[in-house]
This record gives sequence, structure tokens and C-alpha cells, in this order.
Amino acid sequence: MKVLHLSDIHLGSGFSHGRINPETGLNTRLEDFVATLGRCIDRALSEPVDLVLFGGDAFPDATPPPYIQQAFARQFHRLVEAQIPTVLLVGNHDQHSQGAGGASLCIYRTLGVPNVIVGDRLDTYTINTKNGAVQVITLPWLTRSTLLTRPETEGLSMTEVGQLLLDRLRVALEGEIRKLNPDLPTVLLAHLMTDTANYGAEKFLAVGKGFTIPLSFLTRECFNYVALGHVHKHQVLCENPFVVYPGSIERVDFSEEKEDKGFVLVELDGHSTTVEFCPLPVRSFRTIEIDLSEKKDPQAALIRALKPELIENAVVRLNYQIRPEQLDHLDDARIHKALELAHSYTIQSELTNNLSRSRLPELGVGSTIAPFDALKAYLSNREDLRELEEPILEAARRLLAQQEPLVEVVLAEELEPAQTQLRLL
Ligand SMILES: [Mn+2]
Repeated sequence: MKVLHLSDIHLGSGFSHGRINPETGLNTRLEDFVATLGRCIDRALSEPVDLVLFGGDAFPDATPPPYIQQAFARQFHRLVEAQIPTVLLVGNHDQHSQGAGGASLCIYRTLGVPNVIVGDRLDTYTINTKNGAVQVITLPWLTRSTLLTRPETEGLSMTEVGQLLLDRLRVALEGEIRKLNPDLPTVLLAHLMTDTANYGAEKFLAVGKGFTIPLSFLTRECFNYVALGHVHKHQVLCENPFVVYPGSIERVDFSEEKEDKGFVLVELDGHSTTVEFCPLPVRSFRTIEIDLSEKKDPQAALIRALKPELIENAVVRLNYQIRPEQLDHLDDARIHKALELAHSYTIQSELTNNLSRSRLPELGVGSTIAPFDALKAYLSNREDLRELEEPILEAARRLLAQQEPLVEVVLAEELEPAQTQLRLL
């Protein structure tokens, strides 16, 4: 049985990295995302696969505008037409911040679209595919309010609340596992953070709502495959059973500049499972960082750094440092001209002077420095952050010392005012 597993589509995000296509009136990043989603569906049809699993985060929020909903629906409709069963899991971005359920995806449940299952609660489905039946347990993004009531958490520390949540989840998941038919292959489809994953921006995007689930919850013998969503960087967390984040299908922001994007093809064959990551040809993101302050000819150095093969059709951000007295040597029009090759670009310049440079020798390229010392050096050079220096250092101290990190930092409403301020930075 072949399964296509994709996740974190985030259709309708990253518009600031695109521009309006005059022919369609649409943001070019929406067009990129739709084309990439189309490639995933193309593959599902050409294989053809027996089942498509979507790991959650269809849109940036629970109420996408109709034209974006439509672009999403049009692609998944192709699976409906081909009679390929599909499970759409609800991620944190698909939920209303208050209340329950996946607002943006529940329409498909309400419409009763044949072969489409919306995973907005912990539940088990037996799905009949062209190559036999498979059980899929859906575990959408859980928040405190899904499993606990307010009186239950009153007076508890954040760590205790996290523990209570995990106890509840363990019992609930165990209940689903006991109902499984041991003769059928089983897939767990879940949108969550695990304790062993490498995180990018999603860790911060989810602030205030989530908690971390130990990998040991997921690596159960009864699962033939664990299909995850939420983390945008593709990673295989375990091989027995396979526990896989396919990652996002497109670069959502610059934190994903260096990551390969793609989806996963899974072959469930009796007791053995094989997994293949299929990269997608997505648009490049390119950060060009250059210090012009020591250059004799800053203009020439800058133009040299804008290599056409690097920037052509890419989303580019150019950051350069320059001394005030060098500014007259820069020709803005020529710089913009050179950057026209890019799909879109932003320029950020930073004025430096010799004083601040001499205060930051330890942050130079090629030298290594402990994170805490780097932060101290950075803060000592930021007059504007003077008042926040202590709370920032304190927060960093705690972060670096933490044993159970995320449970401690994610419950935003319980942060001290100083920390809340820090979070807003
Ligand atoms: Mn997510």
C-alpha cells in the first residue's frame, strides 16, 4: 500500500516575499505555493497512491479568504475525483484561538466530501483503499483546553500542567490503541512537537498554545508508520517504526532558507515500511550578508556580492554594514538594478562606526563563542535594549538551564510581564 504524506502547506502565507502578478492579480507566492501543492497531488495521481495523509496547517490561520480556500480545495478535489482517500489533519494554524475544532477544514466534514476525513479530534478511522484497509489514528494539535478544564489547572505550576496533559493524552491514546484491529496496518497521523525534533520558526509561531510530546509516546509497536506535521524542517525521528516530519512543502520564511522542501512516499508492506523523501523544486531564498565598512570601493564590493546565479528568481534579502562616510560611494539605483534579477528583495543597511566595531571583536566571523557570552556582548552594544538587558539575560539563563524546555516557555499568559515583553521582541 502506497501512502503520500505531506504537511504544513500554509497556503496564503509569505506574501511579503512575493509581488502581484499583473496577469492574474494574485500574489506570486500564492502561485508558488499552489503550484507546489499541485506537484504533490500530481505525484499522488501518477503513482497512484492508495492514501494521502496531510499533517496539518493548511493555511496561516483558521479563516483564510475564500480565494485561498478555493485554491486549496481545487487541488484536493483532484484526489476526490481519482477516488484516493485523504485525511486532512487539523494543525495549530487551522484552529481558532478560542474554542474547539478546525474551522478552516471542518467545511469538508460538513459537506461530507466522499473519501475525505477531517481529523479534528483524537479518533481512529478504518479506511478502505484499493490495496486493502488501513487504520489511521488522528491526533490534531492539542491545547491545554482540549484535555483540561480551568479548575483542574488552578494552582498548578507550568511543569505540573504539562505533566497532567501528558497523563491525559497517554490514557486517551491508549484507549485508541486498544480498539485497533491487529490484523490491519496502522498509521498515527499527528500534529505536534516532539522533544527530539529540530525546530525552526514553528516553535515561536506556536508560542502560548502547545506542549511537547515525548517521542516515546509515538514509537509504539502497533504503528506501521507515524506521520507527523508541524515542524517545517524534514526529519526522520525514528526508523522503527518510522516517525517522520515531511516538513513544509514551500519555504514559509527565511528560517527555511537552507532546508530542502518536499513530501514523503511511504510503502506499507506487511510488517516492513519503506520511506522515501521526494524533494520539490521550490523557489530559493537567499540571504546576502556583506560588511562594506572596510572596503575601499563599497559599491563594487556590493555589486560583486550580488552574483546573478545566486539571486536570479530568488527571494533575496541583502544585509550590509557600512560606515556613514562611505554612504556617498553607494549608487542606490545601480544596486536596485542589479537586484531586479531577484524574484523579490529587501535591503537592510546598518551604519557602523569604529567604536562599536571594536567593542564586538568576539562576534566576528570564524570565532566561536558561547551563546550566553554572545548574547551579553550583543546586548552591551544595544543602547536601545538597555532596560531589557537584565530580563533578557535572565530568560536566556533559564532557557539554557532548562531540563523540560517548552512546557516552561510556551504558556504565554503565565509569563511575567518582563518575559512577555521579551517574547514580543
Ligand atoms: Mn503547526
